Amino acid sequence: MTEPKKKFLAALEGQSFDVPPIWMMRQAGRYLPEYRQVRKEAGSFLDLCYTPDFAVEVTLQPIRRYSFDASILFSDILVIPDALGQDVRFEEGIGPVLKPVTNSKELSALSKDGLLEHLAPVFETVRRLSKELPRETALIGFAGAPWTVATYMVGGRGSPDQAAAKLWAYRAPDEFQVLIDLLIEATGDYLLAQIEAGAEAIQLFDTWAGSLPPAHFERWCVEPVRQIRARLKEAAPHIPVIAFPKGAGPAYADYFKATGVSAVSLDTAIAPEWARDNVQVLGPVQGNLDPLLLVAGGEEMKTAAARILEALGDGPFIFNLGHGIVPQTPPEHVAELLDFIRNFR
Ligand code: 1CP
Repeated sequence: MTEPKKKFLAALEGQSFDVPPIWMMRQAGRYLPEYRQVRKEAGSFLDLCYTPDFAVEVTLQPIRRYSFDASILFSDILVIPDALGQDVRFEEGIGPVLKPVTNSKELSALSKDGLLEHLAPVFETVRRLSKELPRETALIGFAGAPWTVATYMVGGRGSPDQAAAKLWAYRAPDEFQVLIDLLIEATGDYLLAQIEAGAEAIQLFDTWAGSLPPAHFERWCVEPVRQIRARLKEAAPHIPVIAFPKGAGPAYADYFKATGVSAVSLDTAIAPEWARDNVQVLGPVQGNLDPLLLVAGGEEMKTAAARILEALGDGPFIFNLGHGIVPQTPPEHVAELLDFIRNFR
C-alpha cells in the first residue's frame, strides 16, 4: 500500500485543503527555551549547524511542540561562504560577521573544491531527520539565493541597504558575475546533495531581493534562481522548489513565471487579495502573516490571519509568516495561532 501524500507536498502539487498545511520560517530558534539550552551546549552557532546530534534535535523541537506539516533543516545560508573558504563567524548580539570579499583577487581565493566534504555534517543531519521525523511531516532543505548570500559575503555583515554588494554589481558587473556564478554552482551542488540525503522540498531564501531596481533584480535575483531551478529540475524533477524573493512587490508574478519555481513565499507587505488574483493563479503560494503580529498575539493577529485564510485558502496554499519568527515571540502565541488556523473552517 502506498502512503498518503504528505499535506505540505500535496499543496505544492496544487491541492487545496480546508485546513492548509502550516510551517513557519525560523520555526527553530531563540524564542524556544529548549533551543537556547542546546545552543549553549553547542558553543558556537556554526558548531550547532555542523554537529548532527544538535542540529537534528533543534530541527525536531518545533515539530514536537506544534506538529507543523513541514520541518526545515537547521542550518544557515552562510554555511556556503564558510565552505567556500571565507572567514565566517556568528557573534552574540551582532549576528553574522564575515571577512569581506571586495575584489577579484579576494574572490579568486575562494573555491568550491571540497565544498561537499565541508558540508558533510549537514547531509548527515538531513539523513537522520528523514528517518526520525513523524511520517506525515515533510522535510525542507534550503539555501540562500546567490544575491542574498553575496550581500553578506561582500558587506561582511547584514546591512540595511546592501550598499557594498550593490556598488560592486553596479561598478563592475562582469567581476560581480564571477561571484554570482560561483554561488549558482555551489548552491546547486549543495541542494542536490541535500536532496540525495532525503530533503523532500527546497526553499531558496532571497531576503534582500527587494533592494534592487528592476533590471538588476532580473540579472541578480531572477536569473540565478532560474538557473538553480533548471538544474534541480533536470537532476531531481520530482522535488518542488519554493522561492522567497522578499520585497519583490508587484514583480512577484513575473518572478514566479520567469524562474520556473514550484511556489513562492509571500512577504508581509503583499496584500493577500492581490496575491490571490495575480500570483496564486500561477501556482501555490505560501505566507504571509507579519512575525510581529505573532509577537503581539490576540485579536489583531487573528484578524490578519483570517484575512489571509479568506483570500488564499481556496487555492493551493501553505500558511506561513511573511518573514522569520523573531526571538521575542511568546511560544504560546504560536500555539494560539495554530489553534485559530486549524479551527477556522
Ligand atoms: O544565536 C543564534 O541562535 C543564531 C540565530 C540564527 C538562527 C536560529 C541564525 C543566525 N541563523 C539561524 C537559523 C536559520 N537561518 C535557518 C534554519 C532555522 C529555521 O528556519 O527554523 C534558516 C532557514 C536561516 C536562513 C537565514 N539566515 C536567512 C534567510 C531568511 C531570513 O530570515 O531572512 C538569512 C538572511 C540568514 C543570515 C543570518 N543568520 C543568522 C542571523 C541572525 C542572520 C540574519 C542577519 C541579518 O539580519 O542580516
